[in-house]
Amino acid sequence: MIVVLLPAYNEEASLPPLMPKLRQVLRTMGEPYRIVVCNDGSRDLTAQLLQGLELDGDLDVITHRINRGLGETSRDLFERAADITGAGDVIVRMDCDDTHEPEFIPRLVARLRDGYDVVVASRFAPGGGQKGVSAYRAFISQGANLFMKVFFPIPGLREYTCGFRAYRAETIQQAIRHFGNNFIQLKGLGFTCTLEKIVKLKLLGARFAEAPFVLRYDNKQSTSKMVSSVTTLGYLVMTIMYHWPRGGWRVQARQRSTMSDAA
Ligand SMILES: Nc1nc2c(ncn2[C@@H]2O[C@H](COP(=O)(O)OP(=O)(O)O)[C@@H](O)[C@H]2O)c(=O)[nH]1
Ligand SMILES: [Mg+2]
Repeated sequence: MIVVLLPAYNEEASLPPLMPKLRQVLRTMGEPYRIVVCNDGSRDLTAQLLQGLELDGDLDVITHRINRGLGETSRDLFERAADITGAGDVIVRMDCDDTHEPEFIPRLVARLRDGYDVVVASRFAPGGGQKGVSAYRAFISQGANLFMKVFFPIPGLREYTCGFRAYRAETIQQAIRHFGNNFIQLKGLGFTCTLEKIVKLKLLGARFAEAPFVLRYDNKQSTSKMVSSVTTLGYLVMTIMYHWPRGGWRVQARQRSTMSDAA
């Protein structure tokens, strides 16, 4: 089974073009699928649109009555996905602002089944790219990715900030068992959770690969919800928590693996 997770905050303009494309791609993949949307306190017509879309029977909606942010939303989506999946299943998380084209999903899933735990849709892999991104945003995004490559290096990975990824369901289940409430710990810090997830999975020994994808920012209808100051603060907080010499995430992970080697 393939489970697609969509965090949605004021996406009334993007759900109508995205959903038919997504369903069409999933139907051609020849295995059962489920779409889970978290409507995070949207103040536009997102809730009404989802009510109509639910009638097809392939969609579950999680509702936050008040906006809680992407961190809390990701937690709810991934916990739900872990509950409804089993061995061999795949979890795909993408934006629902219509900039992540569903046509890339089959390649992500195929690459995952080559023997990886996480496959990242990457603008920086050969054949990848981005359309409609302003020079300023491209510059900021490149800087952020460089920062992450230096402080959280993951071999084979060039794309750290884009949330379009496929995960082996068992990898997510293992991470939730292992980290519990702390799998996504940095909740009030904007989009930091997108980076935290892969860093936590790397600490568990997950195998990563990339598949090229073209970000279609030229299709974006909704305004970006990324608050760069909050997210930048989140990256800095995470860098400290990860590298802190006493009890930081990295040290804790090393201690755990030494203990299990000794056992
Ligand atoms: N649930 C939830 N989703 C959010 C929030 N902010 C953004 N999103 C969703 O997260 C995804 C990424 O946000 P987006 O505006 O596309 O950021 P950008 O692509 O970096 O400009 C989209 O699917 C949004 O609807 C939020 O506060 N709560
Ligand atoms: Mg987006």
